[in-house]
Amino acid sequence: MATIKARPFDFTFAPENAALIVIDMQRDFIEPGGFGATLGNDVTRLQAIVPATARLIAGFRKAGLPVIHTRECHAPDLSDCPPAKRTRGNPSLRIGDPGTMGRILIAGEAGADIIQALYPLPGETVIDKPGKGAFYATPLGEMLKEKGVRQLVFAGVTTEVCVQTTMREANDRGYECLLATDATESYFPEFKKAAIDMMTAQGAIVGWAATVDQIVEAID
Ligand code: TIU
Repeated sequence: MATIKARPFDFTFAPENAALIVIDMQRDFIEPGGFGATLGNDVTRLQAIVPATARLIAGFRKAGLPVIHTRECHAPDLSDCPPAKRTRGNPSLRIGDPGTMGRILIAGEAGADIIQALYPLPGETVIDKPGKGAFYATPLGEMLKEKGVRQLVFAGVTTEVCVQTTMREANDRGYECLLATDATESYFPEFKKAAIDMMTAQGAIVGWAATVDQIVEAID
C-alpha cells in the first residue's frame, strides 16, 4: 500500500491489485491524416504526452503489473459501427474511408495501430473496442475480474471522450480509478481541465487524479 497525494484527496494505492489502462494511443488520433484529423482537430498537441505516458508504462512493466492497451476501431465490414456513429458530423473522411494510413479507424489498418513509441510488448493485453468506453462490447470486464484487479490507473486520449467514458464505466463497476494527468490529453485544453475537474469533484465522484511521477514513485 502507498499513499498518493492525489486530487481531491489521498489515493490509497494497492499496486498488487492495480492495472494500467492506456486508452487509444493510436496513429488515427495522434498522427496527421487519421480519424482525429478528419474531424478537424489539431492532432499534434496530443504528441506532447508521449514521453510521460512511456514513463508510466515503464513503471508498471518494471513492477510486473498489468498494462492493458485499447484501440478504438471497427471490423472491416463495419458491422460493429452503428450508422449513427459513422454518419455523425461532417468529417473530411468517414470511418471506413481510405486515408493516408489505410481505412479510417478500421482494425488491422496502419492508422488503427498503436504509435510506435508506446507499442505493446508481446503478452500485453490489447482490447479493440467499437465504442468510446472500453467495457462496452469487449471482454475487458471479465478479464479484469479474472486478474483480481480492483484499481485502475488511466492514461491516453482523449481525456473527455474515451478516457472519461471508460473511467465512468469502471467507476460504476466498482473500480477505484486514478487518472494520470500528464499522460492524458484532449484536442481542447479547456475540455481536459473540465473533465478532470468534473471527475474529481464531489469527493472523487468518478475518481482521483495525480501526476505520472507521483504514481510511479508509489509503485516502487
Ligand atoms: N474525438 C475524440 O476526441 N475522441 C475520440 O473520438 N475517441 C477517443 O477519445 N479515443
